[in-house]
Amino acid sequence: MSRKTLVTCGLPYANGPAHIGHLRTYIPADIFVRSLRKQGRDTVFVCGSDAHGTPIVINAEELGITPSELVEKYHDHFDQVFKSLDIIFDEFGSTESQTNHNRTIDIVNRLIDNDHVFLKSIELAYCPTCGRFLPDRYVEGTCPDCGATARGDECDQGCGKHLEPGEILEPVCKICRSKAEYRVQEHFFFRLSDFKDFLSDHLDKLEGTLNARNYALGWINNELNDWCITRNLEWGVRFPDHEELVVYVWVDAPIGYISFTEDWANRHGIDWKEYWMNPGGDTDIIHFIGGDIIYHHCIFWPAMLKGAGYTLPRAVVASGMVKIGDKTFSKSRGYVVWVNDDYLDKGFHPDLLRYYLASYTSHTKELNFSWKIFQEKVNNELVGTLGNFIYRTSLFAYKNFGAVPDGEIDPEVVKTIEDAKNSVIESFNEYEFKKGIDAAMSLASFGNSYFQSNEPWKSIKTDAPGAKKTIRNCLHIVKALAILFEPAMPKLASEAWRQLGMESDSELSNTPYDEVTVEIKAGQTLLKPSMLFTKIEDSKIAEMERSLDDRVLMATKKKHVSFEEFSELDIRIGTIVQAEPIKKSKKLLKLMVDLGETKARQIVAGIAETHNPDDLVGRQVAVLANMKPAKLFGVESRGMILAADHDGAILLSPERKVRAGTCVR
Ligand code: B3M
Ligand code: ZN
Repeated sequence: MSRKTLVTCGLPYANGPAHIGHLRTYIPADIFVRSLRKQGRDTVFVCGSDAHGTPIVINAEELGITPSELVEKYHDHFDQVFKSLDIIFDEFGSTESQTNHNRTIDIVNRLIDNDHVFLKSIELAYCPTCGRFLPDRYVEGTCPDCGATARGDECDQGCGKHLEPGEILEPVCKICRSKAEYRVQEHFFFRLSDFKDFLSDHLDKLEGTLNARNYALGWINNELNDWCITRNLEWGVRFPDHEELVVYVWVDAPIGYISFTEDWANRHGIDWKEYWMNPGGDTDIIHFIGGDIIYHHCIFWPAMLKGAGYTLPRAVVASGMVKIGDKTFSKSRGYVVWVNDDYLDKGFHPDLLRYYLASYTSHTKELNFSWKIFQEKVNNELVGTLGNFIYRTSLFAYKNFGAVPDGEIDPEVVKTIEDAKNSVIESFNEYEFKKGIDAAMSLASFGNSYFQSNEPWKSIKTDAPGAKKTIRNCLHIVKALAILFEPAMPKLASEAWRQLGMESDSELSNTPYDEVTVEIKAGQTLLKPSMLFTKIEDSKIAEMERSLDDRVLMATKKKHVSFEEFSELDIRIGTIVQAEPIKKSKKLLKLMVDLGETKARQIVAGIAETHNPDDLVGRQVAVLANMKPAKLFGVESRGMILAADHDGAILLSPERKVRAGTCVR
């Protein structure tokens, strides 16, 4: 019996629309699955929505809907987008399903039974204004390791470290922006430190892309902190016997891989345990993920599986990040390309995007998406090389013969096809998608030279059998191209297949790679060919670029304010009369500022890293005097010092000295 393969894709949060950053993982995974099936390998492909976690709760709250309504909306959205792009999962589930709740509880109970879970008192961020604990994305602050601005559960803009509850410094409530305080509470922890030796062994053997393994090995050489696996939230999978707690989203999310397999297997009368509760069995589990979630898949996840006695993954394949027009991908700054609005709805063919994303660069490298490059790739490679060969061959054959002519297949053609096939298979099996597609493309280039050098348009008049032979060979190459390109461009390859009159024999997606060596049948009726690929016009690309520019502009533009609205700001010149550091804070200074009132105002300013307190006394600065009072590090602040924001604060001062309290208009 040959081995079975289970391929999974990182679960999209059901929290917003699909953008092409998402596709960087899903398209190559789909190509990989199609390629395995073409090798006759028994393969299952699962994915689903990640329904839990604080961003979903916060977003739903802001929209005035329930988390479950939000999740349902985006679940359907992703399902549609994936289908439109021919990314076909055997199961597209949701981590909110009953199966996933049950599976999560089973695994957590096993971890508890095996003594990998313990209770510990920790200090957690709590917002006194909102009156609640602030799990994960409810809190923002400073990364204790690198000092960058961080979210509660990860240093997303700095060193990328996963942050445990209570680790973030200077926490601020994301909902009301008040300074949070730390309060003690009991939470459950997973003893990750138990797994250090296991993990180092596991990572040694782990297959997939090297970036995943190396990144994770780097982490286990540091100390492995025990992992807090519960949160104070309503939405999620309840922790067994604790009504007030749910498990952390990164516990139940990867368990989705298991529960989706269960649902798929149960529908087909297959035993899911063969896949997941069969360590040492005949199943290979392969995870395709984004390069930003390696830690979760190479450290937390295998430790959890091991601790609960489930099957471990064989490989983790991590994709590089996506840039948009050479700018770091950012939804808030407008550097984003939405799959529906900006691509499919504009009438572009899904296969062109599949081709771009899989063939632009190697899977682990950073991928730059630009409309200009998109146009170049389509026009030069797909239209100029592949499309050109297929169309000139099919048109010539259809016009002159109407069917596949007879003639011997050249040994050189046989050999070139065989080499291309081997290279495609080998590259895809090694997650080298660009290399595999390039190998298929070089077969098309070969086809073009073969056609060109044999000059069938001449020989048809002088040597009819010679022309027939050339064209049969070319059609045989087209057939091989359809098979080799099917994983990357399933729709267009199938259309080529259909035009060759192959469809009556078999569907292209079920056609194994080995079929490339079967000679195309002489006499087979050809269909009237149409061009598979057409040039993308400059004007269309200009339109797409304009709409991206507009979005970036919109994202940075603030709304207009009336003079009345501006007048509500009480901006005055103040004289700093006293300045001192605030204990435990790197960033803040406590200032006393004379604003022409009976008493100097106490104002906390984030200028400690750029200014020495002693140099400030006597200086005049611009102050927003009617800023809502707030407490920062327990110190009351009644006003805000204005500064230019450029690599730290640059204070604004009047041109010459004025009376303290002078109004700024
Ligand atoms: N939902 C999305 C991400 O962080 C997250 C993946 C879960 S995979 C189990 O990329
Ligand atoms: Zn708050």
